[in-house]
Amino acid sequence: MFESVIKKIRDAKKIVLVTGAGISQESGIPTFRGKDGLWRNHDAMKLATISAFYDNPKLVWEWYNERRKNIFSAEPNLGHKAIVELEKFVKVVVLTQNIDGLHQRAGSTEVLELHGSIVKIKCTVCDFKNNILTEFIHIPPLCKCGNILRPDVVWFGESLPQEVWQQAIIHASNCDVMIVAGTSLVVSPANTLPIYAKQNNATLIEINPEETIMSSNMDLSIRNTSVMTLPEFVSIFK
Ligand code: BJW
Ligand code: ZN
Repeated sequence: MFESVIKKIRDAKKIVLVTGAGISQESGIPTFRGKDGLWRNHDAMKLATISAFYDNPKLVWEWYNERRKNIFSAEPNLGHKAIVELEKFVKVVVLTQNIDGLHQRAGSTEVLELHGSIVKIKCTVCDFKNNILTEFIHIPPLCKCGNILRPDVVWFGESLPQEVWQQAIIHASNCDVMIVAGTSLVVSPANTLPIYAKQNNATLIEINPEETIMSSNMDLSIRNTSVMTLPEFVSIFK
C-alpha cells in the first residue's frame, strides 16, 4: 500500500495541496478548533458572520487587527517552504483556506485563497476594495461612500469568491495527487475538494496529527505535523 502511494507520487504530473490553519500552527499562528484554537476562547458566531459584524463592528475589527499583528510577525515554516521546493519537480497548486499569506511569502507561485486575505478590505455597500497599508485610526473604518469597511474574508453563510472557487474545483478535479494538510475539513465547501479529486481517481494524502472526518477516504494518512512531514515528502522526488 505505502509503496504504491509512493509510486503514484513519483509519477504525478500535478499535485494540489488543500491547506488549513494547521499548516501555519508551527509558525505561531493559532488554529481555529485545535487545543489552543481561536474558537476555544471566542464565539465564532460573534466574530465570523456578517450579522455579528453589524452588531459589533468594533469588536470584529479589533479581533482582525490582533490577528493581523500576529500574522505579520510570523514567518513561513519548513512546511510552507517544502511546498515551494516541490515546484522544482512537479506542477503544484495550493488551495488554501488560510488568510495569512504565508504560502505566497514562502514563494509558492500558484495559490488560491478560498477564504480571502488578512491584507484586504472591502466596503459593505459599494464595490470599493483595497489592501490595508497602515493601521486605521478610527475603528470601524469608513469607505468614501460613508458606509463601513470590512475585512475581505469569507464569513459563515457567505459564498466563496466565485471565480476562485470555480478554479479550485477545476484544479481539484484534474490533479493526480491531493495533499490535505492542516485542516479539520469541517468547513464546507472547501471540504468537498477531496471528493472532486477522488472522482478523478487522484491519490489522497492527509497530513494531520489528528484524525479528521475524511480520514477514512484517504489513501494515506500521516499522523504528524506539516513541518515534520512535508520536507520528507519532497525527498521522495530526489
Ligand atoms: C496540524 C498542525 C500541524 C494542528 N500540522 N496539522 C449553518 C449555518 C450557516 C452556515 C452553515 C451551516 N451549516 C453548514 C454551513 C456552511 C458553513 C460550514 O461549513 N459550517 C461548518 C462549521 C458546519 N460554511 C460556510 O458558511 C461557507 N459558505 C458557504 O457554505 O456558502 C454557502 C451558504 C450560504 C448561505 C448559507 C449556508 C451556506 C463559508 C465558510 C467560511 C469560513 N470562514 C472562516 C473564518 C474566515 C477567515 C478567517 O478569519 O481566518 O475560515 S471559519 C474558519 O474555518 C476559517 C478557516 O479557513 C476555516 C477552516 O478551518 P481549518 O483551516 O480547517 O482549521 P481548524 O482549526 O478547523 O483545523 C486545523 C487542523 O490542523 C486540525 O485538524 C489540527 O489537528 C491540524 N493541525 N496543528 C498539521 N502543526
Ligand atoms: Zn463604499
